[in-house]
Amino acid sequence: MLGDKKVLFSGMQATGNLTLGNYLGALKNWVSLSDEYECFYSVVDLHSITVRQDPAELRRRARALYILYVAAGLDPEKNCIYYQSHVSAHSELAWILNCFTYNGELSRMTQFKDKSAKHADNVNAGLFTYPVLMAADILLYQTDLVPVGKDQMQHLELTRDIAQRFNGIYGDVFTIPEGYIAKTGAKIMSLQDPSKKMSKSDENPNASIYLMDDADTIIRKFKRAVTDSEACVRYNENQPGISNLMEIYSTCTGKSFAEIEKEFDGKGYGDFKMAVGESVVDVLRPIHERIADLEKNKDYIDSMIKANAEKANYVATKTLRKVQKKVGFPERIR
Ligand code: ATP
Ligand code: LTN
Repeated sequence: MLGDKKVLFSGMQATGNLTLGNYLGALKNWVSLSDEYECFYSVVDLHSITVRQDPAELRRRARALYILYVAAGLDPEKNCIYYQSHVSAHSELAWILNCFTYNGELSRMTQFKDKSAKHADNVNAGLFTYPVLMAADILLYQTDLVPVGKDQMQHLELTRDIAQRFNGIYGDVFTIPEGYIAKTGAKIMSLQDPSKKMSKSDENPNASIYLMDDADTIIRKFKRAVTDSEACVRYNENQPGISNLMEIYSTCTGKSFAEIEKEFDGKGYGDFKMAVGESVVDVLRPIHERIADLEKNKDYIDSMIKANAEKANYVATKTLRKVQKKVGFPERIR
């Protein structure tokens, strides 16, 4: 708890171009939860360097992501939106938690296995201990709720294990966080291969809708989306392509699967794909407009970055000092 509200923490990496999956699976839910909770939303740039980055590009993307959070509807005056690298407590707590995490646990993480296969020339220690830094992010703010996509649940389980282990030794230091997965949009699949999740690192640009794609590109990608052979708009396991499009349409319009099936009863895939494309364009248009406005307002964004970094530092340092004391580091002389 912070004040009279429960605490929510989440973050996204500033790598690659964000996709519709990131928006529907994560950002959109953050916005819907932001009134109810005391929220911390981080641009997790420390996590980004587990994969080689061009420095200028990383800085540009991190700012673009910060602006996207705001444009998507997170008010930076009500939510603490900050860069992870501006709060050194993240790295400091991660070091301590590294000493409470087993190699065996980290070896089981599927993201580590996937990423080390993908970046075989750079399987660095940071990639391995990535989930410990994520645990530090969450635990520093005494977080109650962590909204994430399905793929991050394994990291959240590990966070809970680390927190429980630490609390078991030193008493109640950390709040044990709960994960939160939205009912729709939790796993948006690739438009070209519906057995894979839509990912910003997919090599085929037609597989993903990027949040900055223009209307024509979005419609074109949906027209080309892989569909199935039944030729009717029905949600079922044998039709992963159509089911994925229904998931997207449902999340963008708020319509249930039954309503969608009725709407497209007797109609072909072509009409349906067009409607899905238009629903996505409608969702993204206001975000594009707000981004254009915010980009003109450099001083406002800069002032939010500064004020929120101070707030995050204040809250995080409080937890860090408690932890340092518990593990036996000498007190600071003031
Ligand atoms: P990459 O594919 O390059 O590893 P990513 O697209 O998975 O990256 P992340 O930064 O790892 O992006 O994820 C940010 C958030 O978006 C996470 O909460 C994640 O669960 C969510 N997310 C990512 N892809 C999808 C998707 N296809 N469907 C739903 N949620 C997603
Ligand atoms: N690992 C997450 C990003 C992330 C995060 C977090 C999410 C880093 N720290 C803390 C929630 C809470 C990812 O790759 N999506």
